[in-house]
Amino acid sequence: MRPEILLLGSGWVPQVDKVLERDYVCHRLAAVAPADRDAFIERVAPGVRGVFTTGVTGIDAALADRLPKLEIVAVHGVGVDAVAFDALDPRGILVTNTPDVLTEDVADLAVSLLLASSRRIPQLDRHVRAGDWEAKKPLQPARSLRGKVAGIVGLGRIGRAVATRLESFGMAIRYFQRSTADCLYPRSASLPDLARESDYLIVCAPGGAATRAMIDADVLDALGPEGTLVNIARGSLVDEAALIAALQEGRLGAAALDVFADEPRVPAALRELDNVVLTPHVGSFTVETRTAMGMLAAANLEAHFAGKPLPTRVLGASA
Ligand code: 8YV
Repeated sequence: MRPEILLLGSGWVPQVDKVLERDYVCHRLAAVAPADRDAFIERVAPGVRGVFTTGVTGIDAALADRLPKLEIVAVHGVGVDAVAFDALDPRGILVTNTPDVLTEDVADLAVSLLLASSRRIPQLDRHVRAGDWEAKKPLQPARSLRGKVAGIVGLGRIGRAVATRLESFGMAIRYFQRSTADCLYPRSASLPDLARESDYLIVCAPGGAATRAMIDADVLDALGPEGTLVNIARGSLVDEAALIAALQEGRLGAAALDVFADEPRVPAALRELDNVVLTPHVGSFTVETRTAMGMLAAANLEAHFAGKPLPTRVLGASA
């Protein structure tokens, strides 16, 4: 008998759906109208042994508590900050994620955002489309990257991949994280120091309680009116209200953001600002990476139900 799994969220490629449909009885919460979801969970919950979910959706304690037979949560994403380990760990429920396979594409998006912001690509695109070029409307020149300092917040796999790319643009790299990384880049003494010493601050650290709102008003002021914030990590790391105020008041130069505090809602104040580049959480959203992520998440489920070691298990808080 095929095990029953509950699928939360969306964003994986059809090929992954085919594998899941072949191997499991799939209950898809995203296919159910919001008003009917409670009754749907009530009906399927007794049989559910696995959850397949996204990095953003994760699983909260309330839902986990309703799944008495839950054995494994396979996250289609590297970030596990939306997973309620407190509810899962005491029950011995396993959690897996999809590290490594998305590193290069997420780093590519970070650099794309940085370039889009520094070279003002969206503004120039709007300029041409609006006929402002033909109308000879004035244009503000961009800023070049060579000799500028990129400050990486969180020098993990993605942070390092961003740093390597930016080195090739002639930028100097610095970083900050709690522990000293094994690398040749200088570590700033604190996060405000890194912001002060950088032209571009690129947020690459994991989400969760330890990093919540770490990019606060002080950090943004330290980055300053010539500085740019790039965030491809989690919206929770940035105090979004402080970011909006800093941008509106010209205390921060620009921002390029792929992630937000309350996705998919992006504050109107951010959407109205001209010095902001916005993308809808798409760091890993390429055919190749989403295929690799989906297959890895499915491989974790498969290994679990076959009694084999999990390819990419995440150890919970109490492990
Ligand atoms: C995805 C992510 O948006 O890996 C993560 O942590 O946030 C992203 O890659 C998401 O998990 C896709 O399902």
